[in-house]
Amino acid sequence: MKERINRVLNNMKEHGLSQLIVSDPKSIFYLTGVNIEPYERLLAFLVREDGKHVFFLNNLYTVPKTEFEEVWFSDTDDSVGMIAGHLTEGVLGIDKTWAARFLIPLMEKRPDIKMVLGSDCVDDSRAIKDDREIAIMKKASEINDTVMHKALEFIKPGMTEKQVADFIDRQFIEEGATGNSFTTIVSFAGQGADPHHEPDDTVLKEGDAIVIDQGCMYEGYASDMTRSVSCGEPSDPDYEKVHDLVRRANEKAESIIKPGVKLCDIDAAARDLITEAGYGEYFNHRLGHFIGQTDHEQGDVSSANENTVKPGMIFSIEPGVYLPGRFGVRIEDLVLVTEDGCEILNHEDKNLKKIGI
Ligand SMILES: [Mn+2]
Repeated sequence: MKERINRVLNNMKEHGLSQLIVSDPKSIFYLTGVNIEPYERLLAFLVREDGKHVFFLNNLYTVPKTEFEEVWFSDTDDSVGMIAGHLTEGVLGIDKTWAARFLIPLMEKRPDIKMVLGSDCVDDSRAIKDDREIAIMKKASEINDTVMHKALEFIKPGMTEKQVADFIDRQFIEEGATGNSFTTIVSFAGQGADPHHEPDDTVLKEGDAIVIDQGCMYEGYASDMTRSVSCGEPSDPDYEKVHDLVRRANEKAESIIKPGVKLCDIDAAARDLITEAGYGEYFNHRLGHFIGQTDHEQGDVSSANENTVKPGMIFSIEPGVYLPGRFGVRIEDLVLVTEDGCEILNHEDKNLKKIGI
């Protein structure tokens, strides 16, 4: 935790901040080890350049004694006023998700302080995983691989999308995960053309394309992967060609990942291949997103992100082609950036599988 706070302090220095209010519960867990979901109540951790960090806690929470100064308040106390009393004049960094019902009263109480967005100081640190986080996330992806493999063996014609999604969700618990990192996506045939389709009662037929996008939570961290398969021989004459294209785009992007490469160039590696094959307009989302304590974290692999890749980053590589009314293909892995390349965290075969028959 000390190492993490030091990284945040360094980032604050670069942003010219001497004080920062951290309010995102995941960021607070990241920096303090204290895991609280405050719902509508105030929860804040004030990071100060002099090292005198302050934890603001509602006394209904059960929290083991921390190493920080703790300020406890009740539901009827003026908690924002208590924070106001711990700030120094000048500039204060604010978390991007801090509710206006806290921020605006604080601005009124301390007109001498300029409030600026400061959450990058923590988010940039969260984007680079430490050894403990890497070990947990590898395990989360290992469970995801196992469950994907089981699902592909389980699927048979006549099943509904919901049945398959329920099976996947149960297997996560069976394999030691605590739950899903997002709602499992199972799409048959034309439904796969909607990248975020929610499973319904559509029944699988022989020849249908299938998209499965799934992820679990393990020790507070998320996994996320997608595989596209066919139920027996694909009925659409273009399916195999498109599947092959998307797999090559996925592998092409993964092959160039190493420290120093720009995230936009990784996006382009996959996108150019798909565009050259004439399917560019059917790949309508960014190539990937960062992931950690939540499935989507700050940072993405897109044409707009010129930041370079650094060791310890974990993000998804998920090209897709979506043909309305026909089918969708998406192939997604999580990758961990290493000192000289990347490690792919998912191992389930990406070649076209013809299953269920
Ligand atoms: Mn994803």
